Amino acid sequence: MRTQVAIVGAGPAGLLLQQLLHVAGVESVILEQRTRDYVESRIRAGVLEQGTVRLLEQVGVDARMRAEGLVHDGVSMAVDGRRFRIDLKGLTGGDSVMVYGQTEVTKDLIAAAEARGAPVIFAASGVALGGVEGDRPFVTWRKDGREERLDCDYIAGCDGFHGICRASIPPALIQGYERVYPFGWLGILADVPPCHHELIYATHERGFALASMRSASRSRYYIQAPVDEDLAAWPDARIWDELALRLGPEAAAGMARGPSIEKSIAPLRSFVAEPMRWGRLFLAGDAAHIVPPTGAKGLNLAASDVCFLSQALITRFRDGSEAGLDGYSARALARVWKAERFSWWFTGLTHRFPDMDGFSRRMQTAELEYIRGSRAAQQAMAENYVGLPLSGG
Ligand code: FAS
Ligand code: PHB
Repeated sequence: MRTQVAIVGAGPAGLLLQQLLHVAGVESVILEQRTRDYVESRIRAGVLEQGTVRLLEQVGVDARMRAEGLVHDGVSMAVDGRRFRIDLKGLTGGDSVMVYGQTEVTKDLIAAAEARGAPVIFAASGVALGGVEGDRPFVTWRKDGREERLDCDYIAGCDGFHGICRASIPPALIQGYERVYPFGWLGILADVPPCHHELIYATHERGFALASMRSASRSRYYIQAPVDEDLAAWPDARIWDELALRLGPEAAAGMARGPSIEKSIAPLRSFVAEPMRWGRLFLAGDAAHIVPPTGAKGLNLAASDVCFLSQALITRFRDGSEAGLDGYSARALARVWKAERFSWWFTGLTHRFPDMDGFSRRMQTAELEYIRGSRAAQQAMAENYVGLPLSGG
């Protein structure tokens, strides 16, 4: 088998990259280790930046998002129960965010691949890379008891944090930068109306909480919890009680309770690998970097990476120029690090750290109260939250 670009991973990065290449006439094949059902059932991100929305429009995969997604012009913060709103639209000259689950984005992109005959090979096990440092790279895998091989011109490593692509790069050629947080997020999904029409990020003596949503009838909530916590210690009633305390009385009054249809704990880390390239292999999305979900940047960084990578690959196949490919890592990392900073800052500002002393807690409170009262501080937050421009780096 042969194609121009072999893509490892059918998450948002791989699927969006395939569509961006497809609409420009560049062929690709995606190799995904999991089944389609598994990929389409994962519950993850919920907020799309304007740039991500525009990319989905660019590849014609925005119809259901437009019909079912929720445009949010603002977001609220609650500090020990006292709430204030950040006017995203007013503070950014008109930008907002789209609340539309990553699960739905994934389903829409897979449906587009199927409709356009763009190959996605699911249940591909033992994916391995070859020839990456030469000019004839290839990927091998096993499926239905057969060994398979795909020859290509370039490989896009879109296989997430635990994938094989970054791990295939010789350690001497790549450098990781990491911060692991001493807590996780316990998330629940419930078919109850959200407690508020916009998201609420809450910081409280007891810890962080987030009230989000997937639709007017489906809520997504998170509370900061020990990362090694046993989910059995968190029956629904305890989670609802904790959310009511941390989100504050206004939210608690509007909070509909119901059975969780999904419950999980995710660890939090900041991580960046440099460079995002090795020979003919280019990393994109979680394969290259991870952010704590506080800033809602993970999925959106995957989108900006593949925006830059698709532009570089399309130029290469159209004009023969490798300038875009040579500049990809630096261009992507320039935007990645800014999102890493915002996510790290927002996490440090709103979470309770075990080793936090009284002074640190008062610094948090002082900064939160400064943001409550400062248009300039809120504007800085708003422009990061809606997403920094895709144009530059
Ligand atoms: P993904 O991890 O989504 O996709 C990688 C794909 O590669 C997967 O389908 C995987 O099966 C496949 N793969 C892995 N190894 C492979 C191999 N060896 N061979 C073939 N395929 C392989 N972000 C937010 O913004 N907000 C959130 O609330 C949020 N919550 C999250 C919760 C969890 C539990 C996790 C893990 C992540 C969360 N994220 C969140 C971040 C998440 O949304 C990612 O940023 C986003 O999925 C990145 O997309 P990809 O880079 O495509 O990676
Ligand atoms: C979500 O709805 O899953 C979500 C929203 C905002 C975040 C993180 C997660 O910052």
